[in-house]
Amino acid sequence: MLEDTSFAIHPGQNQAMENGSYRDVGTVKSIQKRDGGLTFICDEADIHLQFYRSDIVRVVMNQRDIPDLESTPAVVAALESVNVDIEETDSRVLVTTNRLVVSVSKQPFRFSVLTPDGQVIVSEGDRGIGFKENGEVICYKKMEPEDRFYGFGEKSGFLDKRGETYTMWNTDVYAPHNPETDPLYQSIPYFMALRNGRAYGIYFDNPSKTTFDMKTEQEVYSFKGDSGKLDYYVFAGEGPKDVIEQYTHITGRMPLPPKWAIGYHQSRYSYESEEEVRALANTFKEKGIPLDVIYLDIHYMDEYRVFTFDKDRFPNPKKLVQDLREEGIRVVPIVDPGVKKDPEYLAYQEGVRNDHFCKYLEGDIYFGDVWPGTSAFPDFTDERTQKWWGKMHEFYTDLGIEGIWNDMNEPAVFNETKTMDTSVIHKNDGDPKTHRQLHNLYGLLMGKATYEGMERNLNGKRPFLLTRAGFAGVQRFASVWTGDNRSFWEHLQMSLPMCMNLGLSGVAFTGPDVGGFAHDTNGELLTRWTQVGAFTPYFRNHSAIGTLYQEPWQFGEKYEAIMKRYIELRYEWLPQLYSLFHEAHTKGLPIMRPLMLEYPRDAKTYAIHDQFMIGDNTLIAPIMQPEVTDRAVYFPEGEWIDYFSGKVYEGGTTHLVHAELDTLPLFIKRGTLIAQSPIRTKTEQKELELHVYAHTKGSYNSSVYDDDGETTNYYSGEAMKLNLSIQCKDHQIAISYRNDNEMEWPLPYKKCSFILHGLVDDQQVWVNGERQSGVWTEQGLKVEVTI
Ligand code: MIG
Repeated sequence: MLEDTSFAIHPGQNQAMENGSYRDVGTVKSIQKRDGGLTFICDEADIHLQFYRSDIVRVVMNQRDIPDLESTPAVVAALESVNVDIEETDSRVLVTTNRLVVSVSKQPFRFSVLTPDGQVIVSEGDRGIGFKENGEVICYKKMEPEDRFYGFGEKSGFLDKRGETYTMWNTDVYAPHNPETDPLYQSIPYFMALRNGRAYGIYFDNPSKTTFDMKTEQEVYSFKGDSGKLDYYVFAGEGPKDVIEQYTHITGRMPLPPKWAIGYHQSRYSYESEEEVRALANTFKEKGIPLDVIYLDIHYMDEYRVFTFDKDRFPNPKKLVQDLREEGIRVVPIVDPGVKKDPEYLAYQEGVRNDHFCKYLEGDIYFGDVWPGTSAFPDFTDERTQKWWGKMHEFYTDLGIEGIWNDMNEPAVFNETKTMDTSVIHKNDGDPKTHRQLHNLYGLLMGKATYEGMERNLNGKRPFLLTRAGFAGVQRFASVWTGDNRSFWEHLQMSLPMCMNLGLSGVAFTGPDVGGFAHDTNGELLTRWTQVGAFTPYFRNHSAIGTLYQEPWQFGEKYEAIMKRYIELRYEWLPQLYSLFHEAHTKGLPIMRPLMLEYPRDAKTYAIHDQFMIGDNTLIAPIMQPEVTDRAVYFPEGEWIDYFSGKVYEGGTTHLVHAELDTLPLFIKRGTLIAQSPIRTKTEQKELELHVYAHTKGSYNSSVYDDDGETTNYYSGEAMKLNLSIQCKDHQIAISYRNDNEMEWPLPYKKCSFILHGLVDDQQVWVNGERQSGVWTEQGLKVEVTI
């Protein structure tokens, strides 16, 4: 990280850098079959290979012991029984599944993965797996000149991570967030590599401090862990979408959020009293700006004690929550992990009495200084403590609260190291480990405790959880915002690659603080940021204490009108977005996508960090500089229609696009469709419009998903899945649709309409085999159907 004096570049500095004195695992002495895999007994260590699925192989090395096959709580996949074919020669072992070939050379142990037809996916050269006496473990892999790297969770900087090194160690960073600030709040020790359009992924299942280095050497990259096992998974691809499916098969996928959680959210550190919150809700109502959530930041509590309200500022929280709920607004309070040391405070008493707090080996509770002053920290590595913490949330659910915001859960502590003493012990369900070994799990497990507790307390309603810290698998419990950004144009720019790489790392439900958290925003920046926010999966405006208030109306009517229009647009797009959330739930795919995910064979997309896609057919190229009204936009192959003007852009090249402050450059691929609702206000919508962008050739398939949007009944298939296909020809467009829901669910949309944009003069429209005449509207030909 940037140091603030020139001492940082003192001439002697590099001498301190260690050279790679790792011990190699050595030569394979014998091979044993066990636990659905093979153990290679080598000179210096043992390595176990496990086939999780025919396209996923796990490699585990523990230099001290026979590799134990315990996983972190990130891993949820069950081991499948995979048919493998083993072939052994003097120098090599080949293990073949129907999707990949693992080739192990024995002298010394080196590991490669190939496609069944012999294309190399990952391979090792002079160096493979090694370790140091101090417990560090490392793995080297070959890197080709054309390799690109993506993922790594929440990282600042551009989209392609080649040439960078990243450390995973959950850290509260208030400032700066610049392209070299690392690490931040989340640790996802996972990446995807793209080589000439073919992709593979590696997930390093180690919750201690890990480092990925794609910088130091030209032909080799490495990943290493500070302690613990070398335990990693190779995902064989072949496309980038396959890799995400494979990675999220191992670490899990997001549940469907309640619909209200994907509307517009308003926050501030802090709305400090009941009157202020009521006035805020009223202003939204008066101005007709749709709003689903108001957040309560730390000032709602009684001296920052979690599970309390300050009696003067919030005398009747139950009534407040109820009244706002009647206006269609939910209240989401912040919950930090630190429990104030106070012998007269219930949460502290219970935590001490029932042994829920993190302790030193010698038995003393660990205390750290956070907002409430001296505080104890629940040990979420113990299931018993998770249950207790979850049950404590009845305090909130009893008031009618359905969503929680977890902050400071790196855990952040106000001290030099910014976190808990690394020698503190975690009980870890009977397998105690130090905080050094498990640091990166704290946020994930707090999320698990909170989400599962809320789910139990809500009796069949879906909870919403927002978290700052997390680990691989965080998508199963929470939405992630990117922490304390600032009201800089640069931070609007940086939020795109950050969220896209989070999405490639299995975390689909993400977004930055719209408008910027610290520093003061302004009308233009907030307007441009709100336009982008309308299309990021998580959409919250949040700002820091002491900065200018930044609700949509704070900078005058001109800006307010534009922001209102874009917040409404968010609601019009909800059917499309919700269908994409469903895809994240079933396949792990991100909602907000880099262009390379859809066009992995188009090298021009590989580094695009200032444009993104929503699903597979919507392209967004926001303006992210002051007073700029024109920008270059790269369009991948095909033809692209300007959503607002209808202008057609030929793909495969770059065009200059004009966009005044009231316009977000937004394009739909010709020959595809999007699902919308004409209702611009709230998340409870009853009409469906399917907008078809007519073409003269090609075909397109998609599906629109819907369900009740608030209960867990979708687990048992109570949903609508409308499968759609369009065939475009010169003289004819044939649309077909079918509701393929597994179970009867009272459809909210009895009627729905197709709106055909850009029909060519004599094109006929057919729906499910019947010729349609439709009605002409301003937008195009409208055809009503019954689902
Ligand atoms: O040390 O709760 O990132 O969103 O408003 C600051 C106060 C603590 C940090 C979060 C921010 C939140 C703030 N919190």
